[in-house]
Amino acid sequence: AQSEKTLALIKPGMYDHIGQVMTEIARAGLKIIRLQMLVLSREDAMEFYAEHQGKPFFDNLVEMMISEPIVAMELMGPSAISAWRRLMGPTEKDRARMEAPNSIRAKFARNNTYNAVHGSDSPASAEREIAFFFGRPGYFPTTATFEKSSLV
Ligand code: DAT
Ligand code: MG
Repeated sequence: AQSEKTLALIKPGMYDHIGQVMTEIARAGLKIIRLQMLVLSREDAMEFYAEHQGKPFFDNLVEMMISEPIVAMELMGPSAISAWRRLMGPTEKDRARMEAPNSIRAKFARNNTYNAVHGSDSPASAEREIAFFFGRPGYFPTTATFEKSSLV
């Protein structure tokens, strides 16, 4: 399989499980080549998920994404895009538990909004999403703070 890069996010609500997710990434043969903890602004969350604008879950999705610090990681390895999507499991919590009980979402999704992790879904989105987080000099202005979180 060809070496590839992808963008992984550990989403809000996952603070206690950051280490386990990183361990699963390593065990799957993927390398974390860049990593940053940050808080997204509302504008950035809306831009990151622009393809979902207008959908009924969009507002909840944006509020979830800015509710706590997230961990952004650039992953590299053989078929990294599909390998990381396989580790994540299906988008919806119930499907993840039924179809991929060992997946990260099966283990950690609280519901269909707080669903633990994100992964790029194609080479084009991987390129866009890696550039979004790691391609802008001087990005990452925001110190991690948990004061907006409803989970702590
Ligand atoms: P994925 O995150 O698996 O790529 P997606 O791109 O279709 O899934 O959707 C992006 C996020 O939007 C998803 O992680 C959680 C939220 N979402 C998707 N479908 C949803 C739904 N039916 N109800 C609530 N949130 C949803
Ligand atoms: Mg997606």
